[in-house]
Amino acid sequence: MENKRISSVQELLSGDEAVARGAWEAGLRVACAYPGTPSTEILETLAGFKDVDAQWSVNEKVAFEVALGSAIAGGRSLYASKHVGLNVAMDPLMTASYTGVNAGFVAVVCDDPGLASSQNEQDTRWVGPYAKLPLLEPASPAEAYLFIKEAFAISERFDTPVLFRMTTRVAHSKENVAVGARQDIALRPFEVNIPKYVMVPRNAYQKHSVIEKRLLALAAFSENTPLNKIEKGSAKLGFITSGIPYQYLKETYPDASFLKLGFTYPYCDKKIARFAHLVRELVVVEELDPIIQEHVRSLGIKARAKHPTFGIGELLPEHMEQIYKGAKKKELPSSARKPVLCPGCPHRFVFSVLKRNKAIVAGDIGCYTLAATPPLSTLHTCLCMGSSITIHEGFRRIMPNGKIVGVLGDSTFVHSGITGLINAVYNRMKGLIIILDNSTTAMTGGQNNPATGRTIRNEPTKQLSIEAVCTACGADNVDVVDPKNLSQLDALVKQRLAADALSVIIARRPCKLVDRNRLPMPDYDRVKCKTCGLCFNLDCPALVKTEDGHVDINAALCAGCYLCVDTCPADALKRPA
Ligand SMILES: Cc1ncc(C[n+]2csc(CCOP(=O)(O)OP(=O)(O)O)c2C)c(N)n1
Repeated sequence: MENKRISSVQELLSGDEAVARGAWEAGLRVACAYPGTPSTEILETLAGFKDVDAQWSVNEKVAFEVALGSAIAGGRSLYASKHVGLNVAMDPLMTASYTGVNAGFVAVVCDDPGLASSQNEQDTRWVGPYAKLPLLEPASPAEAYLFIKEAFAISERFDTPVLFRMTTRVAHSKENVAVGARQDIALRPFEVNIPKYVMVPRNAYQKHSVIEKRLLALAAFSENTPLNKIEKGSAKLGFITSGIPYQYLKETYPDASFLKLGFTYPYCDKKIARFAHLVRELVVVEELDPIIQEHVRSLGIKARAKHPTFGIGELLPEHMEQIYKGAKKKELPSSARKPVLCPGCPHRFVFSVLKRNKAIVAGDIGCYTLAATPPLSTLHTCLCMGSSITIHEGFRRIMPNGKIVGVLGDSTFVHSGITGLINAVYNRMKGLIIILDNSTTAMTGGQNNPATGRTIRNEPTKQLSIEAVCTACGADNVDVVDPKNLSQLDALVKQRLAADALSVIIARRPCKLVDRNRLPMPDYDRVKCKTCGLCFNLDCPALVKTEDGHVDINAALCAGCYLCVDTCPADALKRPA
């Protein structure tokens, strides 16, 4: 591995921070990402290194292409996203496999087994064989730090993008890592090479056979690299594993033998066969899909594997024994707290109006997706980023007179909402789109985006005008309103829903985590209260229902937004005197 130097400086790093640190030490020049849990902190950390050109890109496809362009131009580059982000970048990824790189290029992708914060539960390891790319899989922050350096070396040695797969537990757990200094890696010269970089059919056909040869060379590398290591223990029991389950197995079966895959694809078939001979009982344990398991079986090697019920959700230490015994997963009742919009969240105003108007809401991905949970229950579809405007269009094609509203946030609009708006205009669609502009990317922790006018380092940049974009796309009506002005918003929504036009309402009010100004909590008149419960439908965490149906306001949580005041028909909740 590169940089074997033993360092005396230890830093407590998360897996994400370790990737950033290791990449910086490996001479990283350019890093691009769109935020997404659990990968966000990689770029946030890299932005702290002044010799890395770091950016929040507008979406993952853009991030991938900018970073790849920098690698082809000669500087080591990195792309980072969550698993679903890679879907957005799949188009450039599949052909980047053909062009190869010049300087090292690593795509770090963080999966989210257990869906802590995602719309699905994908296993990115499939992308290795699909895109014919090498795939590395660290099992801890310290490994992430070491492996990322190795990933850049592999990328340059084999002229290939490298996939670097992490999971939430690796990305977010912390470990002491012995860190070192930044390597001085010179830029590689860019040489014009049209057959290599211009993927027209003729050139791509030639490159396809280059890639098949590259896969064979990578498979030979996989046999010898210490990233795939055999740890000899008892001859009775051996595990083939990768990623975080390795840690859990070591705790549960410390005497067993292990084949721990860190260079998961292409597979090290000979090493797998050798390991199988070493042990009497062979068990494959991996998180999510049975990828290693199916490959081991395809080699004609008998191995036990987890019951399919363990293919759903995150593996936990207590699952190891159950998996070993071939048992079914015992589903435990969820103790997770219901996620809810923050007190004072500006999105709540908009959804209270949409609920009142009995709209069908084609939603999107952001904090506002929480409006789907009862009692608000005012978001009726959520598929992937940018899909609100397009699903809205699909609904309207079947229900032309329905009260359909597409709702998305500022960051999501820039990510992939704009194309849907252009499509609606071009295809003569009418309807209503509401853009919830809270001046941040709140869901992932408050990152800047083009509409905030600030870069990843919080430097001022040209601010994208969402209203100018909507007008330029051809929307018939573009209004900017403060959602706190409920009656104005309600009247406008009614008017636009009735209009034969394509309308956009931009509901602009900063996220409560950006504008932390708090006003005093409302006054509550217990006598006037009719216990109708309308205020509780707002799903505000600051409003607690007493046993007799009255309101108990939690002063520590209340942000003083007074939406409950405007909702109360009995005048029991009032702005403080
Ligand atoms: C393809 C993809 N990339 C990234 C994410 C992670 N993610 C979920 S919502 C979101 C952005 C939300 O920002 P915005 O639309 O402005 O809404 P807010 O949360 O501020 O209300 C991001 C980055 C994702 N789910 N899918």
